[in-house]
Amino acid sequence: MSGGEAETVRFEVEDGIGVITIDNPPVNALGPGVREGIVAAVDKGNADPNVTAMVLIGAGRSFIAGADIRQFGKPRSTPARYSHDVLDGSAKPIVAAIHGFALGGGLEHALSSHYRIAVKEAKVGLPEVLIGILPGGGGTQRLPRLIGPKAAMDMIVTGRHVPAPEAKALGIIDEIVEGKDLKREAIAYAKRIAHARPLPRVRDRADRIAEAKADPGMFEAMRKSIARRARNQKAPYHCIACVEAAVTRPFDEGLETEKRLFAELENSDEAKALRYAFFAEREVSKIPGAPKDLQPSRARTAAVIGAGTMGGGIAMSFADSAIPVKVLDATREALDRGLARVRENYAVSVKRGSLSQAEMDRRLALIEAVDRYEDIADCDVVIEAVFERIDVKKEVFTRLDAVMKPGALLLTNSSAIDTDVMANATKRPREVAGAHFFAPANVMKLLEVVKGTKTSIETVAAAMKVGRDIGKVSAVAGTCDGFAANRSRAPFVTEMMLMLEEGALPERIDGVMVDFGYPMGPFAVNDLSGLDISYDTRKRRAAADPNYRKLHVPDRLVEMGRKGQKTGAGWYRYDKGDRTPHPDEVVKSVIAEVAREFGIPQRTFTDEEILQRLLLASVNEACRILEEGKVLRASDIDVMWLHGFGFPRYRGGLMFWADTVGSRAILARIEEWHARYGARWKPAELLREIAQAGGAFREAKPKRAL
Ligand code: 3H9
Repeated sequence: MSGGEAETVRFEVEDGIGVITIDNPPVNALGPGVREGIVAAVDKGNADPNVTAMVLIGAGRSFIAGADIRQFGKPRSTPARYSHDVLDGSAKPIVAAIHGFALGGGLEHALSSHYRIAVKEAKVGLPEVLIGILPGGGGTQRLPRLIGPKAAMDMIVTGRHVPAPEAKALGIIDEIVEGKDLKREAIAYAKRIAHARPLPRVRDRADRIAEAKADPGMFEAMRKSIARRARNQKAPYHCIACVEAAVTRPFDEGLETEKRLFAELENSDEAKALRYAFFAEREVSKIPGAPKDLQPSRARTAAVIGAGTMGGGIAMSFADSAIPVKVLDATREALDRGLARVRENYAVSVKRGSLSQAEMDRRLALIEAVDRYEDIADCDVVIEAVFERIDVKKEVFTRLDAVMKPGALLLTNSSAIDTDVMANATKRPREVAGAHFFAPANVMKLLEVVKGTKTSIETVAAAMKVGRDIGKVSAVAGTCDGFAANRSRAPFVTEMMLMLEEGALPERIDGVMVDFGYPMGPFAVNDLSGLDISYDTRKRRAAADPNYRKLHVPDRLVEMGRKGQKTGAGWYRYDKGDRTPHPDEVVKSVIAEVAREFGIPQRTFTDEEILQRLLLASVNEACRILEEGKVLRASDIDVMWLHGFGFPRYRGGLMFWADTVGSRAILARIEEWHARYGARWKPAELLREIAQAGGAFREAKPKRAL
């Protein structure tokens, strides 16, 4: 075949069936030439008298993963004929044969085909909303006609991937293919339906649309149900509007609505941020300089040292991913307590209905309590999660070194101690790295892999692979105080405390951050994790550094016994058995008392100032982290903020957000605060450079190798 289609779309006739194969690695995205290739292939099949029906299939690991996301925001020419119209207008039947993923434009091409079959491992979905747009190839009009508006709206608004058996039950898939050879099965299916007429075209279906007539409130109810989650975003609402058009307007008018709303979203701020986040998450797993053939294998067995909250959460992460895990602690009591907590956590999920009892039992059976180091010797990976004391950690690593099989991966979950300390306690420092989880470890997606001075690239890659295998997003950081994630967030925490002293209340600051898009304000989060945790760290720092700026307000609250939700009071007051935070006069008076005592002038804040005080402090620190080469790339910091701290995804991440403010404006602000507040606001050298060059934070390169 000619043109671009020669590379990405093939057409062959087998046994009287025209087989159209999309071959655009790695995931058969609808990149340049693919749609044109499909159109030409369908024409060819219709023109060939030997062809009675056609099959649309993907080469490699997937059917079609959707439109090529890299092309969004760039100028595109309008095609003379749309591939969807050509598919469903074909005079000969077309069977979409799905394996791997049929997502977005991929599923839309399947919906435009006359029949859909799939292997049972396949997944289908319209995930466009997750990148801030909507299905723009007729998906919002065809899916409701095929499976009813309610189920369609659920899929389109959540963007979830639906497994083939569920897709069959919903009516998306006509048949699940049992055999191994999908192409052969598809050809056989095509031969069976080759002469059936009329051709079933989804656009002509009206039966399922009637459903909405019986439930006219469904669209309003959906809007209400997503109001909190979707605040500040347009795409989820536009998705609903399109499905509404599918039930109230004729097909072609619905398509016009879809086209118009798609155009509104394509270059919106949220779409740009979400596209950026998509690619940043893929970049983060790449290790520059790693040998091409470096492909660590999946850990088959794991061990966790320390059955505390963190250790238990880490063990759950392994069990949740079906990897057997042994848990070791110094005493039987500590082990029993730890495993009881794990059991309780699972039981809560069962009670909430998010986990079945059978699944809970299966996971618990994968977690084994052991008493001796010898019992874990043959595990592929071990994660140390004992308390943050250098002598204890060193002792653990000396013992691990003595028993663990050669090649075992030795990881430490320390968040405060230099990874090198643990590595140097062994004779195999190349095989030691940090694996810094975020609490609760079984829930938070971020895994910060910390490369010590001697850690080998193979060990870094293997640790990241462990992260992937347990469903985490792994990002690499260099060893330094706080590593990259917590270190970049620490100034945010300092500023939120110091703003209190100047007259901003916790509920005000929380309100600003929730409006910005965080699921919870930082003070409410602190109440959840416990005020006492950072209290101890602050005491240690104050003892070590005479210039340390004390944070009087939280210190006093902890000293009053207000440690957060667990004590019924912290930054807020809580009624028994209820997690709703209530602003508290006591906190207000502690703040006023500190301000009076230290003679701190009181002032009013704008929302913008609150937001910038918190985030710009962190942007400045992130620049220092890049200067010191403690991350591989600026966008990794964004991934850390998205998955470690609940930063709103539709704002891209800390550095992406900073670029929306602009580097020059940020430097001016930071210089102003440097003059007002002193050394802690000293602009980072890299920040100055970026601002002087009018550059972007998200593209800033580290100044040194990790
Ligand atoms: C759409 O379809 C709009 C239409 O309604 C209408 C338009 C008018 N484009 O994730 P992986 C790359 S919107 C470009 O590591 P996995 C990815 O960057 C689209 N590139 O693999 C990576 O590249 P690299 C709706 C894409 O096995 C490589 O492929 N569809 C695309 O873990 C491997 O990806 C979606 O939103 C793409 N569409 O997961 C689906 N997809 O190696 C987006 C992947 O250079 N994709 N790449 O880093 C996914 O969710 C996952 O990639 C998928 C595979 C589940 C398919």
